[in-house]
Amino acid sequence: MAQHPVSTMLRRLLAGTALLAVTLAGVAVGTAGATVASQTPPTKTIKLGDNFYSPSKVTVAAGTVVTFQWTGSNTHNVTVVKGPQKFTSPNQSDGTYVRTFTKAGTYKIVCTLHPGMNLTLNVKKPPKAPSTSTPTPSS
Ligand SMILES: [Cu+2]
Repeated sequence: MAQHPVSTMLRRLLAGTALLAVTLAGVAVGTAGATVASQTPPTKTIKLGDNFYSPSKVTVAAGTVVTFQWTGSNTHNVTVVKGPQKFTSPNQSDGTYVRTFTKAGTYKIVCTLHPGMNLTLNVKKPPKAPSTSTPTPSS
């Protein structure tokens, strides 16, 4: 043996590392895909025109991520005047305001800038509660 087979060993090591990396990448992609599919919450978009909500009556399941989308040119807001969770959005003339409705019940929502601009949002309890996760504390 005249020479140490260093270059041969290095080549094998690199080949092994590359194979491992490819395998791990495949596993990661598969896992990520499954996670997204099982945890995506339902979503709903409600538009704010001039001067109305569209639709003005909505029923969603608890946990739904609701996106309020400003489509008109006037300034509006989203204010809960009656309901299990009260909140108000900033006054906006464009963009979106996202809110997740976790508490079931009927929400009376208005734009405080335009009397008569109303929205009734019914949030239903989810059909099944398979997990025993503790409810998230609300402010
Ligand atoms: Cu308004």
